[in-house]
Amino acid sequence: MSESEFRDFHTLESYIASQQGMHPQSRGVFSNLLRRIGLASKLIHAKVQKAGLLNILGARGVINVQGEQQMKLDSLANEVMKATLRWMPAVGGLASEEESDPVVLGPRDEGEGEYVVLFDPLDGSSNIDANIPVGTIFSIHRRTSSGRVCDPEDFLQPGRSQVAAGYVIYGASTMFVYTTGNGVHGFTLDPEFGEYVLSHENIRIPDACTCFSANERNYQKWDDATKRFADHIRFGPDPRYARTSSRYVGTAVADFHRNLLYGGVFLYPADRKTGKGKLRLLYECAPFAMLAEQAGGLATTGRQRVAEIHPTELHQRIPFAVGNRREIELYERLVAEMDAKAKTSA
Ligand code: P6P
Repeated sequence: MSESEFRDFHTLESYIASQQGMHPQSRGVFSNLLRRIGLASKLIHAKVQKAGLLNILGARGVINVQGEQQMKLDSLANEVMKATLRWMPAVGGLASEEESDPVVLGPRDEGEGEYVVLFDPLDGSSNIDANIPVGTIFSIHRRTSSGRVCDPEDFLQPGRSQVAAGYVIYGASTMFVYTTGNGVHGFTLDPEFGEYVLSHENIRIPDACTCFSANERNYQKWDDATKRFADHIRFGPDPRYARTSSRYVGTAVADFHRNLLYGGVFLYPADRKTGKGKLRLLYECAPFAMLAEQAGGLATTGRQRVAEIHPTELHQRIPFAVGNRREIELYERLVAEMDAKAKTSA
């Protein structure tokens, strides 16, 4: 490595420190919180990389709060995230896809416990046994309550108020991707020395719809606007989509990450019968929405920007579409046309 290359060489640690340097009044508490999430992800990475060898594959025989089969790695990743974060004075509480209720920490001393961290410890668990990428997703909010222990309302904040959002993708390489509102930055774990190295600074979603990403098996369950949108992209005459491919991993982190780098749209729409989506607002859709907007894209339910939704419950699910600004705005127009038509024919 030449001297100039080394000068530009950033690890996650040094990059967080450089970002903190832009806030002279900062005590470094928030930076330490991000670092700890990075550490937790390295522990999870180590287990995921050896999953097949440690006989921790396969279902644990436990059904989680989502009514889903809890895989051994799910619960292990959940324990790692909690154990890494719960002792930090700055953390007032945790919420996890694997925990039915918030983990209230404390009581914290004056001036401490100011953050809550929400996370999906291992997204894509149904893919674990097939060695398909999985991920960790996290969202950080400042508490809104003032007591020595956090309040349930501290977890039910709109995505717009996140102070940080990010994910880790355990794939061909392991990458830590996050934003604190100053752009989206990606770090690749160098296994030679166990550090995340800055590899993708200021990620911007390319203005090309390279991938259409949805579980197309659900097509018949989608509403008319979603079908029109999918057909327009996949089969329509618009030259913008002449080279668009369908890609669907079945791990939201992987589908989101690919579209963040290549351009495209990922959607998990509502089942038109139940009106409900599958993905969870607080620790999947809201962090993805912050990342997408910071990278020049958008995230919507079709009727509302995800960042503006005021959550009502911890494991709330929403219809979700995220990606290029042009495609998301088109989808919102098609939904509005469908709703207007329904209103006039009512
Ligand atoms: P389906 C993984 O279980 C997950 O929550 C997301 O990561 C993924 O996008 C979605 O479910 C896949 O759901 O119904 O297509 O298998």
